[in-house]
Amino acid sequence: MAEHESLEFGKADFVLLDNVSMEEFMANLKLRFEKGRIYTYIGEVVVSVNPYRAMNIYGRDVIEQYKGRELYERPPHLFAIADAAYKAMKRRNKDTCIVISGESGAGKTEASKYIMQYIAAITNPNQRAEVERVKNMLLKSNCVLEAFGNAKTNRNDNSSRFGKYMDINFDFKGDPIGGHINNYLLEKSRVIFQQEGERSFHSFYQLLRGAPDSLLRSLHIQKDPKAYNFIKVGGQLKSCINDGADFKAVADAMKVIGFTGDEIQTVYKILATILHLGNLTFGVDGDVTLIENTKLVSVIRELLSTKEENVEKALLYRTVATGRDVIEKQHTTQEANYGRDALAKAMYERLFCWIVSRINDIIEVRNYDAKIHGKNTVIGVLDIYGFEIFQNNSFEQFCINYCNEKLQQLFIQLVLKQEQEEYQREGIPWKHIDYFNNQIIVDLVEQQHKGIFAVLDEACMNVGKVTDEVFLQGLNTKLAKHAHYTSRKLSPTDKSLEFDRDFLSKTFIYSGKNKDTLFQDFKRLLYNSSNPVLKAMWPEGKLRITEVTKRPLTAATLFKNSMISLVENLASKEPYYVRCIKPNDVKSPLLFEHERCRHQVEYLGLLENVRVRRAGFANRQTYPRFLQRYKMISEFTWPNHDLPSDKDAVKRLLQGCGFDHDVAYGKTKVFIRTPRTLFSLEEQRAEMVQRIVLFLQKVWRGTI
Ligand code: AOV
Ligand code: MG
Repeated sequence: MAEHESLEFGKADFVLLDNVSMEEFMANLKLRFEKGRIYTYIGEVVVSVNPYRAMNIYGRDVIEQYKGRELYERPPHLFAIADAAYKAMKRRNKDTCIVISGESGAGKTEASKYIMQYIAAITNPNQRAEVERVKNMLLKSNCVLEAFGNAKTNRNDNSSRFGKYMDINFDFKGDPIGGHINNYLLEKSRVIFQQEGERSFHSFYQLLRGAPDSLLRSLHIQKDPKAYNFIKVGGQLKSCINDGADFKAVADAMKVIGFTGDEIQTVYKILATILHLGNLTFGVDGDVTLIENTKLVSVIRELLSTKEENVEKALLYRTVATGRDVIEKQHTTQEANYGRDALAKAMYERLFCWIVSRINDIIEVRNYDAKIHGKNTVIGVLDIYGFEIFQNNSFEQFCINYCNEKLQQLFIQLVLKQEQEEYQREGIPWKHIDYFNNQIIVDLVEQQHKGIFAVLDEACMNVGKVTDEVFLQGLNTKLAKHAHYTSRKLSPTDKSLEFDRDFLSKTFIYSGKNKDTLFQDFKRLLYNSSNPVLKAMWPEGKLRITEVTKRPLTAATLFKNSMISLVENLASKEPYYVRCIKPNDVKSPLLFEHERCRHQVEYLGLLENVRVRRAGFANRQTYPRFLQRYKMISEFTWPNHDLPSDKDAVKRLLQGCGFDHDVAYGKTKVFIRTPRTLFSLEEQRAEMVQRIVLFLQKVWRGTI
């Protein structure tokens, strides 16, 4: 018997609640959390509550229980969703995607890893070496990306500071043959600054704590993180994760994936260079700006394989073209500090993107024959940075939260809106269910000319007087009347993720981060390195100063464009959803903070989801497909029917089984209201298949 029937654990699907009210929803969520049932369905959506403790539910034995089973046959689990996405991909030849959402620390990244592990475990039954290799690389890539893209924040000890979308490609047998990763805006400001209680990216601490002494010596690095200005700002230097052991795991993973020895060495050199850059200070002598600790310059020169005078020059001067003349302009100390910080951030960001592209080079589908001849379908897994508000919020939080709004909009489009539209299209009687549509928030941010990003870009075009005040003034004049721009304080029940003026005005250095300037001199410096790996990361350094004229797109515009294409991509696939909830702020396995959870249930629109799902139908199938699967359970349809249409045949079959009251007949599809009916149909089908098999065996053996 499936677990949904057992009251002890609450309802396994919120659709089965007696009354769909916030109270009942919360009571069920809490009960299940307390009973260690962290997953609950809303139809095909999995709601997950972070257990903050190791759960014994991801082992090989559990994987076997979910493999090839239907969603409603087993207790709710991520594996069931992964299996559903896999089955849809394999049986119906559909590209699918699994979208994992929820706020920071809610459990998205962990969920994405379990999903990947599940897919890896159930594929390649024949142990083909090439497929095993691909699977291993896909799994190992996580470890590398987390080292360079995750960090301890005040919300999560292993917080993703980049967005990740991974496609896994499958061949006609349903085995993984490659993959591709898209990464979204890394929070690179963390390289030079962390808030109180936070850390920089794990990679730095791993290097200091895990690298052998000989490596540290060659990098001129000492073990103590306190020695490095850039990574000690947040004060959290203790190892909350096992940095030392992780260093080795990441180094091994890079080797397995296929990074060369030189490449791995260059990665370490870049990390070390950034640490040294943070300790560089500038002073003045008369009207000359100079570097105070020149020894560091020669260390950096050595690590970057370039000339000492070039490093010094790039840090102190910038080359500018005025008409046809090219002149060298000395930095003020302030400009020099800015340049140094920008260089450190850019080097890290470039390193991260290069790591992703190297992984892609290696995991991209090799077998072109399979690509051309065989069917090649994908499952995409999206794990982004979750919604977050800190004491101080900046451009990155704004982008992260905008990204979460975009995904919420996609959920609304696909789950709430399209579902209701389908009933209308199919002519099923339907009473519209209201929900908060956050499109208005998305527009507020991304609309052309008058959205927040547009106002920001405009402020940044204002050469000379680009300040955040200009930006705020622009917002105040253009958006003064926008309902969601005025503070959420005025409308505390606003169900949007909290964008508001209050949020914006607490932030700082928007315009600088949006313009994101790195002096061309640095690009040339790195391009001219005699280390080919480093040189390859900076191809634009080859341009001469007079050739660099184009105004680059701003960070906001780039991010907006990448989000729009991400959403388009997801919308083109069959989506599966995991909605993660964070039960408390203290990482406790015991505490279910009611108000905190209720707020998440509200802004994720889960109650509306239940209402739509419940007033609606758990399952729908076209008439021919339904018959194909269940025709053997009725004498009217087996082996073939002689009714005027498939629709009539389905009606006859369901009447015969006594399920007529639980279904509705649309124009092209039959709609089944409760999972129980489907479950029952499946049971009857299994029984018939068994009988047919026995019968055939007897025929073969000649006993009939
Ligand atoms: P996130 O991805 O949603 O946050 P994580 O997946 O990193 O959150 O989860 C945060 C922490 O919660 C993990 O490091 C685990 O300690 C714990 N956790 C989450 N899911 C599970 C689980 N299924 N079983 C046991 N522990 C779990 V962010 O990346 O910050 O948005 O940007
Ligand atoms: Mg994460």
